[in-house]
Amino acid sequence: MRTSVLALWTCARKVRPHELRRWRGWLSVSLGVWWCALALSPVGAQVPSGAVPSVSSRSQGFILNGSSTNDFSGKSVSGAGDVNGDGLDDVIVGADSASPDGLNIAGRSYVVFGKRNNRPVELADIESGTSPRGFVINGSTANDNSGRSVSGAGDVNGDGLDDVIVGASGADPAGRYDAGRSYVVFGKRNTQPVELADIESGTSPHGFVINGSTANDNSGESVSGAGDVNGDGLDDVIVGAVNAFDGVTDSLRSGLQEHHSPLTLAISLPPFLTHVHQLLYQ
Ligand SMILES: [Ca+2]
Ligand SMILES: [Ca+2]
Ligand SMILES: [Ca+2]
Ligand SMILES: [Ca+2]
Repeated sequence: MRTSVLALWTCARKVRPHELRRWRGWLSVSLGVWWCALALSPVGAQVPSGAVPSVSSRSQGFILNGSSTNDFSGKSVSGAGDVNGDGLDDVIVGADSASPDGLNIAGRSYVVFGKRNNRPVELADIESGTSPRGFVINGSTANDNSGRSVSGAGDVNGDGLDDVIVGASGADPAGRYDAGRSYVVFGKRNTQPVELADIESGTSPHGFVINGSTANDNSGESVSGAGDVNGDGLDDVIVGAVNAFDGVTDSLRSGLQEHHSPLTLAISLPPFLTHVHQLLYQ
């Protein structure tokens, strides 16, 4: 209120009707009116001259701050659907160079729950499992690069909560170098961290793993939800293996990479893997 009164008083000083007798007076009045309009506008009244508006003053969104140096959080991002079932859609953020538990570049992903306020979210708080804002998905093994790709997956297991998929294109399943892995992580309401190592073992109730086929395939370089591909009522997912090839030469493989992934998998799972459709590049 005090700011508005000050702005009105300043405007009155700048606009001088007696100057209208000369053309320079008209120019002065025009500039004065423009200055007043800027000063009394919502943005002009709140932001000091020369200052850059903060994110929170420009929009109703919020920022997600990365946890540690060289994590590269935000290298991949996606909508995630309503993972915790609170009626608000959530997001997933990949940090494929993070090193959980000292595992160099095993990678992390973060599911951040939707919210209505614009307060910043610290991903470091989510890692601890104590923040109510979401949960972390920790990579399994050094150099896996989990979180290289992330996506919402729809409701893959049919429990009413949306699920997510995380790609780890540097993983070495059964010693197959860089064959890659992808993980479907089921939606849940709590904020306890998810360990991808537990999901790999097949004993975790929190999801399932999709192991790459052949060394150097880099499956999981891209992942996405696919909707209900086979019409069984369960949402399916798709995984790209950007460096896979079917007996073709290296030069042809390079050509294929420029267009699209030569090997993809479409999968339906209730609650364990029941259908796998392998679509080889033609
Ligand atoms: Ca939600
Ligand atoms: Ca689900
Ligand atoms: Ca590897
Ligand atoms: Ca399906």
